[in-house]
This record gives sequence, structure tokens and C-alpha cells, in this order.
Amino acid sequence: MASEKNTKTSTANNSKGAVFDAVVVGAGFAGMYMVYRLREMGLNVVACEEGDGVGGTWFWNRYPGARCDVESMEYSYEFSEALQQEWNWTERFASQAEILSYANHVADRFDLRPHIRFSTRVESAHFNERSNRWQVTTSAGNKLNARFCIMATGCLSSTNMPSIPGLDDFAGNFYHTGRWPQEGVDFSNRRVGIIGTGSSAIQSIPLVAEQAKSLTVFQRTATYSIPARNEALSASEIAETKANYAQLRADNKKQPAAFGARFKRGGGSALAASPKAVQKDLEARWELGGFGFMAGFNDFLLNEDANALAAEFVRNKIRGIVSDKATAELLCPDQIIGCKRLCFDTNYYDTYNRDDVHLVSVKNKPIERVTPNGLVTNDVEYVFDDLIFATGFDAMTGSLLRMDIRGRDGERLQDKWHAGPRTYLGLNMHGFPNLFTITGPGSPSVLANMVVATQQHVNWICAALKQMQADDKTLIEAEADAEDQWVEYVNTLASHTLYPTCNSWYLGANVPGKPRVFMPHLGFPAYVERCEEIVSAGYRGFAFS
Ligand code: N01
Repeated sequence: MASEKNTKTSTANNSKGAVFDAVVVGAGFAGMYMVYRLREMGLNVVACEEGDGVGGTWFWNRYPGARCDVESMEYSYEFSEALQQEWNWTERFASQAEILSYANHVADRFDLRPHIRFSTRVESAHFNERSNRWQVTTSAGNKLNARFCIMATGCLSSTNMPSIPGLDDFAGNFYHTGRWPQEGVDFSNRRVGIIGTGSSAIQSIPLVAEQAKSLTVFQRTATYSIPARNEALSASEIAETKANYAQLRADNKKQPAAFGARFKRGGGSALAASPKAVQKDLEARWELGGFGFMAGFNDFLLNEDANALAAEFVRNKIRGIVSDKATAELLCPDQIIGCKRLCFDTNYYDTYNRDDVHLVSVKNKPIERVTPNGLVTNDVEYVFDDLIFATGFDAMTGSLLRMDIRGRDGERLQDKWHAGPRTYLGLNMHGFPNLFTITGPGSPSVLANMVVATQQHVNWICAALKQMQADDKTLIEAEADAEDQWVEYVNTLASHTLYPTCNSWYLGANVPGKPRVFMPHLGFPAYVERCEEIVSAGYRGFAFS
């Protein structure tokens, strides 16, 4: 496998379009690092990005209060020591604006922009069996032709807009948190309605409430939220982390979700501990804030009785914060805690103590329709100037399935995945040679620190490509048996936990008609070990030709 052309921007053209070694779809954290590494390998690479800037998730999700729940100094690239030493995060949890500046800094520092075509959406990717190459078409009407096609499309980038009748007739403005206007939105003096109470809503509700004339929250499922306890990072904390960065990164990779080595982890069962000890532990973790909340005992996500202890603890906190008893009870979730993604907030529950904030449950009666003036549910019309859809994403598979991807024999990805996604390692699929999915379904992806997970995948792909170069191979493709076994293994891992018990987006349960399959692989270290073991066994389960 020799590079077709080793220049940065110019490419050869043939009747099948501009010729590249690799097309990368997306210029978020995964796409940018993929471009960087492929260029380093001497390959001619182009990335197509729908947005007019880099950053992916952090480009689109500009809603008020958007910030990352993973600590900033851990949610960052480690591939360049100079980069991690020179960049200064200002807060424990970085804001969307700061993460986006970081992404822009990376793009400039490593001169990635000449390889990226912005405002360019990939519409289709078809494998041509005669040439053994991928033919890609874009929204700009361009054709690209490449040996490798790498999907760096993100797991939470395809928005989920519920189809509520009447939306087109709404006289006000409506927004989805995942496609927030770049110029921002001023809600001063506006009556605002927000649909959804997931992470995006929980972050935005307190800030929108502060600005708007009134805010009404439409809640289908109450959510558990833990205080984030965001704060400014001190110079000494930054210096200490930077002095030991390599160790922190290595320790994080041994953690189940590839971050949080600094959380104090407990060991045993919550049921074996005294009720007083469990309360004390949860209380201390509530005060600390963040993802460490459920790290005190190892059976919170394995045993319903253990889980109930943490769930009741949070419900009691809600009852203690929200003064109106009926509102507090409506805000108390009744499902397994942690089964849906835990949320982290700044003043979320307190916001319901404001006179201008109202909570409406749509649990038993869905939102019936949008009217020119607002929306109707429970036979009541609520009047708004603006509506916010914090209704989440068609996670993990949405962005891939919205493209027309076809492998061998013209097999459509939509058909291959009609009963749920099937991959080998979340990286590649049988029938789709030389097509890679960074943090695809079947890998830890959304259950891990995404920056760590994307780097691990990019590094794995580059090592495989180097092996192909060394062996003079053209194609890499998952074998059917290996893929079948992997899908079964990922499902089995989840079935030993409480994760499949609630209607989460991990299962695709938030999108009507989506097959109910638990998509991510549980546990980052075990996954990495499997990847490495497969490589050591001569890329077991992959066919090279
Ligand atoms: O989306 P969600 P999100 N009628 O799917 C409701 C990451 N993230 O954008 O639970 C009424 O969690 C839906 O109700 P239900 C993070 O991984 C990270 O908030 O399906 N309601 C739910 O309440 C997160 O998990 C960060 O019953 C409807 C809400 O909309 C993921 O992105 C910040 C409805 C959707 O919640 C997604 O979070 C933000 C309908 N028709 C996001 N349809 C940080 O790191 C949907 N809902 C901080």
C-alpha cells in the first residue's frame, strides 16, 4: 500500500473524483486526530466536515450552560506533550466555548485545516469491488475516491427531533440544543418552553430560567442529577497535573470509563456495608460532585437493591432542595440510577424554587401537538414565544445510517444493521472492507472518556494500516464469525448489569422504531486488552487481502 500522493492539498483527479488515500468523515476530536496521524504516515488525506469549523459535538452544542462532565485536564489529547503542557484549562469542567477554542487551537497548531473541507456533508460512500476503493459523494457535489474511508462522525451528532404535529405552524422560534445558533439566543422577556430533562436540558434550564420571562419544563422521565461542583482550577492544581500527566493518563486508562483515576474508589458491595456507611459515603461524594458519585461500591449497577440505596439518597436530596412538595415528587425519578446517563448540574433542582419556572409532566400523556401559540398536552394549551428541544440524539448509529453507505455487493449499511448495529470491535464490519468507525457501536465509546477512546481507535487503525503497508496488503475486513461473536460478547457483558433495564439512548430506546440493542462495550481496560490481544494474534478475526 503506497501513498497515492503525498502532498497536503493537491490531488489527482480521475473520472471517479479526486483521489486520496483516505477520506475522513467529520472534523471533531476523532477526525482531527485521524487526519494528523494519517498525514504523519505520509498518506494523502481529506476530511469532510458538515460544520463550518472544527470541534464536532463542541461546535454544534452551544446551548446555554453546555460544558463537559469529564474534568477538563482529563478530557484532552495526550498525543502531543507540548500541547498538553502549553494549553491551560481554566475550570474543573470546561465550558463548550473553552473546548471549542481548544479544538481550534489544535487545528491551527498542527496545521490541519488545509486537509479539511468545511460545510461539506458526506452523502454517500460506496465500495467499488473492481478498484477496491471507496467512492464518496458530498453535499457540495464533489466526488472523492479513496482506499480508506474513516467515519469520525461522533456518537451524539445526529439530533433526535420528535415528530410532534404542528411544529411548522409555530409562530415563535424553536431550537434544538444540539444545533444551537452560533450567534446565541437572547431569551430576555420571552416565555420559553423546553422539552426534555436529559443532560442538555439540565445544564441549560438554570441559565435560561435566569434570562427568560418564564420557563416551562416538559418532563417525560425524571432524571437523577448530581451537583457538578464546577470551580476554577488553581495554578498549583494545573502545575501538579502537568508535572504528572503521563502517570495520570496511564492510570485513567485502567479505569472502567478511562477517566477519574483520582476518584476515591470503594471496593465491596453496598449491601454488605452498614446503611450508615453507605449514607456517609454518598454524602461525601455528593459534596465532591461529578462522576465519582457512584464509585463508592461496586454493585450499584449490578444489583437492584444496592442501586435503590443510591437512588433513594438522591430522591431525598431533591425533596430537601425543592420546596414545593408536588414538584419535588414529580422530579424524583423512579428508575435505576445510572442506567440512563447520570447528569451533573449547577442549580438544576434549585431552579424549580423560582416563581417563573414551572414543571409539567408528560409521562402519562405525551405532547399532543404544537400550535401557532405554543403546545398542547393534558388538554391544556401552554403559550410560548420560544421552544427548546432538548430531546437528545439518534445516538451511535444515527449519523452513520443517515448516509448511504454500501459495502460489497452493494450491501446497504441500513440493511446490515436493520436489527441493530453489528461490528467487530466497533471498528470495522464484515462486508465493508477498509471502512473504519471511530468509537463505533460495539466499542466503549460513549461509556468512556471520548477523547481517550477516540485516540485509542485512531492509534489502532494507524497500526493496522502500517501492518498492511509492511505486508503489502490492500484490504482489511472483519470476518463474519468474528463479528457475530463480538456482537454476542458485547450483549452478554451488558446483560450482567442493570444497564439494559431502562429506556436509555444506549439502547436506542429514545428513538421510535429503533432496534433495542445495548450498543456500547462496557469497560474500557478490558476492551483495550482484547484489541491488543487480537493484534498480537495476527489480527485474529480480520482478513487481509
Ligand atoms: O439527550 P437525552 P441530551 N416528548 O436523550 C426527552 C451527552 N451530553 O441531549 O428520558 C417529551 O439524554 C427525553 O425523555 P425520556 C450525554 O452523554 C453530555 O440531554 O426519553 N420528552 C429526555 O428527557 C447525554 O446523555 C453533556 O423519557 C422527550 C430528553 O428529551 C447525551 O449527550 C451534556 C421526547 C433527552 O435527553 C444526550 O443528552 C449534554 C418527547 N417526544 C449531553 N423525546 C455533558 O458532558 C425526547 N424527550 C455535560
